[in-house]
Amino acid sequence: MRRESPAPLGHARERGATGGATAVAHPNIALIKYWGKRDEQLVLPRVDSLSMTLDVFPTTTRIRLAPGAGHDEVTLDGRPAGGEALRRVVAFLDLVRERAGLAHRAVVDSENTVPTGAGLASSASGFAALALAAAAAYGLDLDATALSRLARRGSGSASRSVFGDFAVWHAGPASGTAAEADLGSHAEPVPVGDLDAALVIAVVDAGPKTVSSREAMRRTVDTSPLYESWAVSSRGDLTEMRAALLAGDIEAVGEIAERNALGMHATMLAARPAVRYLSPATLTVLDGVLRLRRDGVPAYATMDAGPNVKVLCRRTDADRVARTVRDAVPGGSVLVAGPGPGARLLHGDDR
Ligand code: 2P0
Repeated sequence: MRRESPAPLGHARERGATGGATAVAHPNIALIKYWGKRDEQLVLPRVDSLSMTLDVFPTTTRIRLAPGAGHDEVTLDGRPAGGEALRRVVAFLDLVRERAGLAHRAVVDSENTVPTGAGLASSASGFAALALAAAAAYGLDLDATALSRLARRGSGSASRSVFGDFAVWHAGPASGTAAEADLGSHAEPVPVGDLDAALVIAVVDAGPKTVSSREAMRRTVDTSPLYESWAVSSRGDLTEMRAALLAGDIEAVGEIAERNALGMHATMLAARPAVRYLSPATLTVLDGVLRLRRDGVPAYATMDAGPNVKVLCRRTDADRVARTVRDAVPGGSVLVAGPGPGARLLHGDDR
């Protein structure tokens, strides 16, 4: 039986003495997007972003230190990891080892329930869970802010999945030393009024994407003439979004989220060569969202580095929105998500 851990963080040093830990984290969907880095090594973004952590698609990651082993052993969804996925996990563990002053290699086993690579942010839940599990196993005593900073180094969006509900990820100071920038770039919870939000997720294509978001954002920053103007307008969007969330104004939250996402995709379409994640099925869902609005249902779309659509609406409208979306893409799968929990360690029977 699963039970909630009342204290998700802290006491990591004592647990680390056991040399193993298991953590669970959920994906998040950005309402104000992270798109573009100013430092690839430190994973420092060019803009602040803001997201809702979901209550679906958790990633569970187990890590066990393997003293004497010559290399890390990483299993993702039951299969040995290789290539870029393995390289990223090992680089992340190297960072944790350096901080912990402990050279032991590790055995990592991670289970995603989100379709990997489908633009549904499996790297966010993945690196948030890995950061928490690895910090505990190697004995790093981190509070939630420090954990968010660490998760960021694995994948930018993972910094936000450390927290539940709504979180803002600060880009951090644009000037100053690297250490100051690193310190300032972490997520934190965002106060929200009476919003009662749901995200209706339309998976129109669960296959892997053709261009990684990492490569796509690099290309956009380097070549898109629209990038800077989107980045500037995104700052205004964030300010307005915070006010709309606090007021519990679902229409305003949705309008701002939708324009921010469409603007991000516009920057990609103008990149050279263009990056186009939106498919005909995406546009069919967007037409359905427009019809809902015309019928008086507040529903607003956001899309990430893939063709899938997440429709923000009131929870009380979620069934109707889900029906419309299902009718729009008969081959797709649709589910309703709500705000979910932050990353937490599992203990004993939970594992
Ligand atoms: C977001 N995305 O804010 C944006 C919107 C995709 C579109 O965060 O290079 O996997 O590992 O820091 O976090 C996807 O980017 O990229 C992402 P890296 P990440 O959710």
